[in-house]
Amino acid sequence: MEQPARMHEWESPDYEPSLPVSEKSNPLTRDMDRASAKCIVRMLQACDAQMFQDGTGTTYQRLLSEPVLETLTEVAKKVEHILKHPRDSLIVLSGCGTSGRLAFLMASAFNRALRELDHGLVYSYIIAGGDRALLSSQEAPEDDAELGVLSLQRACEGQKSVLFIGISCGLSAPFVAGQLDFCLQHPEVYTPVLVGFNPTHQARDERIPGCSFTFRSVVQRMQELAKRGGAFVVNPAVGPEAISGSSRMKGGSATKILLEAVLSAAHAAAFADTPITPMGIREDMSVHEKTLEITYAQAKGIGALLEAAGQSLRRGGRLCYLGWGSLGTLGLVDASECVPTFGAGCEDVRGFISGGYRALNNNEGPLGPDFSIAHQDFLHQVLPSLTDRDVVLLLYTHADRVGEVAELARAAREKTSNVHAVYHRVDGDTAAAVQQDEINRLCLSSLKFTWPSPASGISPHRWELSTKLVLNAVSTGAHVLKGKIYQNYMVDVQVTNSKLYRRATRLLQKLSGCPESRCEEALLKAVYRVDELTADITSSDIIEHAQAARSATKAVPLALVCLLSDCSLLEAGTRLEREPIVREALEACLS
Ligand code: S6P
Repeated sequence: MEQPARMHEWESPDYEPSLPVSEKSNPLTRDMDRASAKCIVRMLQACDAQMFQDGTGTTYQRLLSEPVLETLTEVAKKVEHILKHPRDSLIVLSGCGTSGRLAFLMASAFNRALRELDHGLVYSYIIAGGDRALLSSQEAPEDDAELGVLSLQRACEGQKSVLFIGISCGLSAPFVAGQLDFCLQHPEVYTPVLVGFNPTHQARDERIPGCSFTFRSVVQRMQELAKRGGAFVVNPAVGPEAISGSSRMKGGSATKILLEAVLSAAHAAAFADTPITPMGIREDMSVHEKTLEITYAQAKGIGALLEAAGQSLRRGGRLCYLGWGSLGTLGLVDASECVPTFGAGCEDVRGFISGGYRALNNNEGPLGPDFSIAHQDFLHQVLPSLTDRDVVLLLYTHADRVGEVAELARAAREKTSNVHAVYHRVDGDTAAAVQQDEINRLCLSSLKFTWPSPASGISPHRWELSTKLVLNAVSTGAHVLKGKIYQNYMVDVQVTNSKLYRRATRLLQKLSGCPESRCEEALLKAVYRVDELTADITSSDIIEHAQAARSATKAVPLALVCLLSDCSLLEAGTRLEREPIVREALEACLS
């Protein structure tokens, strides 16, 4: 007899009941701040594995639950229809932060597939804040529902049929809510699809300034329309993030797994007559369970990389990703996320891609000197000052120009011994063996992943997810080792939008035990750097506070020290200067 699935702690209705899954803290990573590099990797592995756990016996739908597979099948059929009738039709993927970056990655990859088939392009992406947000933190536009609508209208001008895929892991971004609402108002053109990872009753219900709806009310209207096939809601739970609320991790991975399955199934149906079935979608997603296994089978190597990166950041060094093709894009994405997630400096973790903007192929093209992303830029701007304190990580596959990788490895090795590599190849491939040997010799460590050949159904996309997992582990782990995390909370988070502001206030409450009003007061004092709040400040709304927070570094740690020690901002600042490792500064206050 089949055993009923065991309920995991986070799935219990009593576990942090006021928080949606995407904001809960993961019981598996509670002690992450004190863990060794090796243990951090194990924790991340266990957290990622939750994506594929069965939800039987709980109220949660999971990635492979029947209703989710059914909905994905329906969405894939809509995509197939557009692929077969592309005239005046478009598939738009949209999101904020990581979700927008994933929208870009998916749209680019599947347009590339269409280009190879000489088929007209049907995918388009929108990211809140425009293309700059692909490479840097632009959190404020996430709150702007009207901006969401405007960018959707702009992307869809003249189209008669649009499949709109709005991604918001937390079912929370006003930018996406505005777009979904607009689609619901124009059903003759738009079919909206929502992708996120909370049950619908946990969708954010906070009033959106200037709008008559909340995210939750939009979802409810979508659910009504879904009964008649006019809208689709895809919202399996994948468990709380390893670092609370950091949806760049599992949220991003699950978005990729799920959308890749849908779009691949639609392409196979349109161009190879393969019928779209829930079973086929299930198989495609399940392959990623194996991707996780193959990736984490090298936990030891990932741990060593994480340790090197952590040491480098602790000593004021930099972590540079030098990537090729889509792995280069993943490096850019991972690097950009360190700034808002860990309060990191822009130079701490940087990504570079071979071919620069030509390879990135983004809507807006080159974004100017503040956004230098080519390997040439690395050679001119970073290499001259590179030292042993810095880590260089090469990201490539056997299909890339391995000679170029060797050349760059040589150049980096002259400046730092801390050169490492993540290399993917397909089973049986022995091309460029000589250069590969040279790269191995130049690198302090090399993670080599060997994937079954595509004939066995493993597409190159698998190494993208694998690289994403490795990079997320390295950058997250390195910041944990740097002391940026307290338990499994991002303490040094920038409160640059309403979601982050609310999260920060909650965190202050949890860690200080003070009432909400006192915590918000402390946060505002730290944001505006005042010991007394003025009427001007208290009468401003969250959007204005979030704007002010753009220039306020360490606002949350400062507020927390003030609350815990009942001291002035000045005194809190001095304490944090004396003990820049946030976790230790807080522990000193707590003890
Ligand atoms: C999260 C990341 C954020 C989110 C963004 C959108 O790790 O730093 O930028 O992606 O806030 O969130 P959501 O819930 O709408 O996908």
